[in-house]
Amino acid sequence: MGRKYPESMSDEEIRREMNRLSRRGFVFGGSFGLTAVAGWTVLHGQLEEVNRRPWPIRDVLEANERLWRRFHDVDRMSPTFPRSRVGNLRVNGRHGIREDIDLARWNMTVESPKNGPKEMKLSLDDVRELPRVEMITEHKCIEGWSTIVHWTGVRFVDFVMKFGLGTRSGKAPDPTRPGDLVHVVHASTPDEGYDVSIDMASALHPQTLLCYALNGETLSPAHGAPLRLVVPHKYGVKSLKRIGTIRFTDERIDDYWTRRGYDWYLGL
Ligand SMILES: Nc1nc2c(c(=O)[nH]1)N[C@H]1C(S)=C(S)[C@@H](COP(=O)(O)O)O[C@H]1N2
Ligand SMILES: [Mo]
Repeated sequence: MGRKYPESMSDEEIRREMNRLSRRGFVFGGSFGLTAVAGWTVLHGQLEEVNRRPWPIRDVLEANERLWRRFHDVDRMSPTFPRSRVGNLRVNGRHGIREDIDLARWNMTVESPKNGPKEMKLSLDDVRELPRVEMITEHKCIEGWSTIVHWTGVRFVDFVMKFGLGTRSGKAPDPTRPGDLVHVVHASTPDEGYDVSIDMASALHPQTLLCYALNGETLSPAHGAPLRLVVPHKYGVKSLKRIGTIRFTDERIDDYWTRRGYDWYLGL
């Protein structure tokens, strides 16, 4: 009963197919999650798992993957560069980071369906325990400049898996239960002076990082110490400096820039 989705399928056909699948009650719960999970599952070398998955989950997965690739290219990897191309990143934007904070006492608040309004606090050490990742990508600002930068941190998807975040059940995200994932990740500075709202597929992209170092040095306060978000396939505005709170939710929460009329997705 497996269906094939030929390369030649038009956007209109994909939309019709999505509607067909959602009438069958599968899609919405899993539409962001499935793609995200498909993306990182494949990229983590577990293609086998995806292929073994029973229909019609595979139908939804393929339709979603195709849809998101077409409209947002979320599974596409941002280009990476050699060290020789790395430049100096200017400081741009001080919303939510003007006041000094005590870095030694910093921790972040995490709100996920699992703990809900009950606060979960994580320290920098909790984050640093995750596998360390280095990445040299281009940081693009919506104002029209860009710089190649060397980031060090951890994958957001590893963070989510380790602490069982973003799922309704409170368990770690499971590629066979994509409908368990919430749709939106919202992050803000400790004083709520700046915030970003991101689709779950983008948050789970393997190049979306929580970073604690820039160009080989511990992050400076102006660049977002002690921990910032880096989302290379979106404009720089979404790479929130100085994380205070991360919320996992199904609400497409507005953020600093969408409240000022910018597009929510802001993908590159
Ligand atoms: N807290 C906070 N994060 C922020 C901003 C900001 O004003 N405040 N500006 C954003 C914008 S527009 C860009 S281009 C990048 C710039 O990061 P940098 O200052 O490390 O170059 O941070 C993003 N994250
Ligand atoms: Mo920016």
